[in-house]
Amino acid sequence: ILEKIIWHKDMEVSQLKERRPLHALKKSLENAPPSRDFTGALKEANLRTGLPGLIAEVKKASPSRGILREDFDPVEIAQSYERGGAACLSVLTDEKYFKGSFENLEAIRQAGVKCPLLCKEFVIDAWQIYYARIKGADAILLIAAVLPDLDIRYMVKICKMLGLAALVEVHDEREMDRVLGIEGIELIGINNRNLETFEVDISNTRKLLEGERGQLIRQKDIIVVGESGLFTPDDIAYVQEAGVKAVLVGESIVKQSDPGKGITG
Ligand code: IGP
Repeated sequence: ILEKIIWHKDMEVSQLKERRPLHALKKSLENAPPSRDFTGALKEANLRTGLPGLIAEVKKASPSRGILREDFDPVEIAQSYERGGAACLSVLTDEKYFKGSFENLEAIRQAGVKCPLLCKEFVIDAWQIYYARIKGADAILLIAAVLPDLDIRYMVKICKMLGLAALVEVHDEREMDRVLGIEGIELIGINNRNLETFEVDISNTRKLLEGERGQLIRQKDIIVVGESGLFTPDDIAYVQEAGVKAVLVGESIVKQSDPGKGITG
């Protein structure tokens, strides 16, 4: 599936680029809203509550679960999460596989939601980072499984230049070691879902934070985000114990009739 997604994304991005070349995007940057401190909001929530800072995900569907919510209203869900105490939001923008859109991201930003926003996209080209920034993103996901080290390095620099946080996502030890070798990484996400097989195992977070890797992460002052498959307070406590300072939660809260209440409930 990952290969299929990337294949499709490649075509999608080249079409979008024809309509809005990079030089045009760079011009629009002048009118983009100021970016907000995504990493800072997670740290602040963690210090204030003693719990991992919550990134609540606005997601209509996924390839593994199908449609999560028929009556999906992105702005309403985002506002509900904010009222429920989320530190940050993650907004799916991939249309084909997750039924998201950049319009959703833009609409949430324009509705005055104050939580910093992560653009949840399969980024394969720096052009997408500029585009996300213009649409109101405060942070960008970079998936190590689809990006060579050199691209991650380069894209992290572009994020910094644009005032965006980069959340670099890993799934296994090999990816974690690659990412730990890159300078300037502030946020690492450990995905408990294997994007090839869809298998979810939250002990993955613990496994990747054990021993020397965990030590290095603490030394470098990197914030780790536990991602996917988190449903209960016990799950959150488990990944917190493993060392995460933030969590990314989608399915379990987006499905609630009142998503914001799902956070505290
Ligand atoms: C949320 P969940 O199991 O709580 O719905 O997972 C989030 O971690 C998941 O949507 C995700 C994702 C991704 C989606 C993590 N990494 C990369 C698309 C692309």
